[in-house]
Amino acid sequence: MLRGSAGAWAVLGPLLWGCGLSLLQGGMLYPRESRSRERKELDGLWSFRADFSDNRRQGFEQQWYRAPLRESGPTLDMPVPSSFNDVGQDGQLRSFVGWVWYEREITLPQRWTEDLGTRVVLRIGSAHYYAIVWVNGVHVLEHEGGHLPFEADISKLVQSGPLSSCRITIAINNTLSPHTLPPGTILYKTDPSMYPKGYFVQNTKFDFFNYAGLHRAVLLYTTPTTYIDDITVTTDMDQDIGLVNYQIIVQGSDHFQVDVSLLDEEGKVMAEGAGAEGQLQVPSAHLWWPYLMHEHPAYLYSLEVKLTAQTAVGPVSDFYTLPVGIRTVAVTESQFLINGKPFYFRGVNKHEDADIRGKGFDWPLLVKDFNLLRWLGANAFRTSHYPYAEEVLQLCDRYGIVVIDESPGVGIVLAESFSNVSLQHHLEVMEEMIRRDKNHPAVVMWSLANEPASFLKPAGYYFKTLIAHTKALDPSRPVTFVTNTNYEADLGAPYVDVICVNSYYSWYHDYGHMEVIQLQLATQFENWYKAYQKPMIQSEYGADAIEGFHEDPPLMFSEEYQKGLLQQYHVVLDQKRQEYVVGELIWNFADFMTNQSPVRMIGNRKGIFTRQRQPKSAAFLLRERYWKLANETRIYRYGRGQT
Ligand code: BDP
Repeated sequence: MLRGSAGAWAVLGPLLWGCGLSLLQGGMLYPRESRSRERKELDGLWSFRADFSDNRRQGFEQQWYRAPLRESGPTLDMPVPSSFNDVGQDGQLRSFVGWVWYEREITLPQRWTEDLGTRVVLRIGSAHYYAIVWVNGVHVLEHEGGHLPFEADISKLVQSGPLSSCRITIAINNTLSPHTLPPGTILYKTDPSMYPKGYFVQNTKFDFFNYAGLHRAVLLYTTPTTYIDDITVTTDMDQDIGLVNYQIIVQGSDHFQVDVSLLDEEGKVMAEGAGAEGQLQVPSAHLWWPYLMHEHPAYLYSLEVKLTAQTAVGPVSDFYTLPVGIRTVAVTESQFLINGKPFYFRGVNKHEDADIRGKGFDWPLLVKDFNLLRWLGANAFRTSHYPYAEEVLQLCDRYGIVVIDESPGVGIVLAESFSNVSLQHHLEVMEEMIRRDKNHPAVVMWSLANEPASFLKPAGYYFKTLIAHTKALDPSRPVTFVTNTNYEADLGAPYVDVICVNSYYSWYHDYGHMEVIQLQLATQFENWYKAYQKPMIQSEYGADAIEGFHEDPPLMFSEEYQKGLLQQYHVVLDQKRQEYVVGELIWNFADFMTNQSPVRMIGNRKGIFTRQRQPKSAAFLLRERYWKLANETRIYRYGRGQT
């Protein structure tokens, strides 16, 4: 949620539910260069200081933002993007809870500071969890939520005098409360015989390390002062004609003209239109198909938008190009349809997680992960348990990897976290998430939460409201949340389009007894289907395996046990996918870091790849399975040598 000058909508929120995306001020188009737009990335080393003072507020009391950070005390070099936790040698910084301060001084191109027809925007891809931003000591914005971008127009600040440099200060607090997403609690330990004065710990109810910092790109970009603020595209098919509906929001002037053209992959214009809203028709359209479902998956058109306006400083043009995939998504009682054909999710759950950088965005890691996904023959993943970087979704669009896009609603288990305060924030997060991700053809479903205590009384109202709001914001995609509640007790399930269930048979109970899996899993599916007649996804299943541990007959934590457990699940999945099961997502793609605990051996080891992305035996098993499934569901034959 954006706070500060642009945050007035938060007050209006409840009154406006169901009125589309109008509650948020401004769009959140991915910053792309164009003939009218430049971008300057601020990746690299920032000055950094954690506020270790007892109340963690020394930075505010001494106003560290007013002068260069080095003037108020010692600073560290901190890479951006990265989590701050694992780059140093200081154990206290690794587990730090409270405010940390980042600062970067930059020189701006002369035109940006002198040309009053240029709008300069500061955009922060992700700051976990609460962020306050100053430019040259002036407060510009605040934002709550660690996984979605926020931005501020800083033109006035950088164009107000002879300054060509600009100092950006960002204070970030990683403290989680029962009303944040994800929720958490601070526990004060007050027994003086056991803990020093003021001792506290952060508790969370989710199973991954609460990495913090500037996790994604911080950048500056420009637009003209009259500019394309937002674009919304939805697509449909009429026989073989592709329909591209578009809506464009312009800011800065009421007198403008918008022209759009849709180009195919060869750059040929396939359709043109004028006006801020309309429909383009593409005869014999190439559809956007998932990976391995079609000989040319992931076909992307380009929507070129041109804005021209008359302004006080003369005529202005703005250009923005959006990739567009033409595809439809629908759900029946027992199927998930993409372009009218049954789609089976064969994939993984992931985390944004790696050695040293934590949750920091990293291109080599991302490309490696996509190479592994395609090697596996996977066609889908869930962004467990929060929205991933925009670049991740862009690659999904390009490769045809289908996405269940999940909000940071993980660990909602306290009654307090179902209160109206929490619900209001969750509604706002869905708005930010849909505003950012609505145009990705790869995103086929919204997931609102993971394993909430959906048996608690307020959960019914909570999910009914949240799902209605999400559907009002985006009527084009199904909505779900991922449950591990018993089918009879789940108060949110009546409102979802697809039932997504996590289960860990012969792992968290009946340890070591793989022989019970088939019975328990079949019962799980049958009970849910009888109750709801909705398509189902096995949204998590898995077992920890330490790479290189071998035991035959299989014992828990060995590679053989992980493999054996998956095989038992597959027997039942193969039966039920003939009926109403529409997908299986392994937990997890790769090992990942968690809090320290006696049941976690340097993190969660349920990855089929290690944290360094090397395969365990289960990866080869899944690879064989996914390619076999791919061959069964392919709707067009591949040419020789392509499989
Ligand atoms: C599931 C959670 C996931 C955990 C997994 C596990 O959704 O976040 O990491 O269990 O325990 O319940 O491995």
